[in-house]
Amino acid sequence: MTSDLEAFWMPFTANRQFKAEPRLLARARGMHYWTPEGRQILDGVAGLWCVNAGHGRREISEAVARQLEVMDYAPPFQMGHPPGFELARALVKIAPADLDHVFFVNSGSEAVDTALKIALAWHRLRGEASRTRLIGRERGYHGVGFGGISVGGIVTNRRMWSATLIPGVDHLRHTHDLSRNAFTRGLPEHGAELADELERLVALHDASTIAAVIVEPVAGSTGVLLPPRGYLERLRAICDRHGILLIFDEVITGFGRTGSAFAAQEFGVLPDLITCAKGLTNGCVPMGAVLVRKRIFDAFMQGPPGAIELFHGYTYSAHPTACAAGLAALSIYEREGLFARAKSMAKLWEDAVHGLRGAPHVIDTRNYGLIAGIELEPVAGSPGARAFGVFQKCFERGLLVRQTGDIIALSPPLIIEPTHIEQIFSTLASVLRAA
Ligand code: PXG
Repeated sequence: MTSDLEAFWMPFTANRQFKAEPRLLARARGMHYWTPEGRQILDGVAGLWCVNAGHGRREISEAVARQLEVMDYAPPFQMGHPPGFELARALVKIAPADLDHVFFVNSGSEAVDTALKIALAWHRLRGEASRTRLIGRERGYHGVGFGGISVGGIVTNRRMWSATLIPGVDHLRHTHDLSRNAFTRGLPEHGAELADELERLVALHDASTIAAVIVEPVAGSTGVLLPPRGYLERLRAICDRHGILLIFDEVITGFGRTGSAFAAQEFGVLPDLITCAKGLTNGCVPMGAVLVRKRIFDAFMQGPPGAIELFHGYTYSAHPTACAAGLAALSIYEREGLFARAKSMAKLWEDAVHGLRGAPHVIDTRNYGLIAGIELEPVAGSPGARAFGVFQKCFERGLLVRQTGDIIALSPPLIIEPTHIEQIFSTLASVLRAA
């Protein structure tokens, strides 16, 4: 067995541990996976925050198959094809007002690097070339490109490449504060003032050197960190005051996760750029996008008409197959009202999440939309071990959760039913009791 698995260098995985004791998934439908032996696994994380309409959606596989027959590939540079334009229009329709142009990429990481490049180029085009500094946030995750790890705030993703990160980047403090906000339902009460960190950085570096701030409205990868009430509004106001662009990385919050199409709408804060991926195609074909506000796009459309306005793009930007999957996914979201469904299930979800309060080792439960974080007391001297054990035990008992540090993250498909919610939390409760 081990030798069959050897050649694949697995991403973000403990390869030797995994290959000694593999966890394989072979089939998926609706809310479930099945292992190669046929064991059913309830998907508590929508794959990896992406399969928002559930698995095995025929409308998507048929659209993809059809597109591959009609036209498998078309060059995206100086050429176009109908599904690309159609998907851009469909995306703009559900995006926050004014974010009315779309740049297509193939992943969240590419979306982030693209957004950062657009932000830097925009300032330069407007004659503010000194605005080169990017601001991220501690515990932020923005993918694994050099731009993304530079603005990201996860030390393990950075230290190996620390000397090669983008120069001049600074970071806001993260907003996670269990001493004040533990066991909050919905958005935490305390911490809006942490947005004033940005004023401090402006005072330190001067606004004329700062291009953009990038944050996840809800940080997913580092364990579901919710924005304190008023925090995002305050960031927006400070950005406005100083001419700094605000980028929301909505790779996990996009496509209904919070109960609105985008967190920007849910929280009523309008960023200048949005990065998205994952749910864009229901996870079926790799694709990402950057949504851009009109005034930013317009600034690029100034030079001679024959000039390429942005020297950036990928061989697979707006790949026809991905566009077909995206169009089919967006049409399922709309037809089935899945974003509203996430909202309507959120109260039941919240009650179930907080039902774990008092279970052994649980030091926080938190939730928003169809997202939950369950934070556990670490085993002394072995950070992450407790939650990894819970992840393993849940898998043995037919439930897929995501573990990050000592936090269990949940983000089920938006088609979830009350019985699934009951199964997720009763499994977790029994695993925690046995831990
Ligand atoms: N930004 C954010 C906010 C993300 O969550 C990316 C960028 C990068 O996307 P790609 O498509 O390049 O992977 C992500 C990815 C987790 C987890 O455990 C989340 C992600 C990736 C891996 C694990 O929550 N999100």
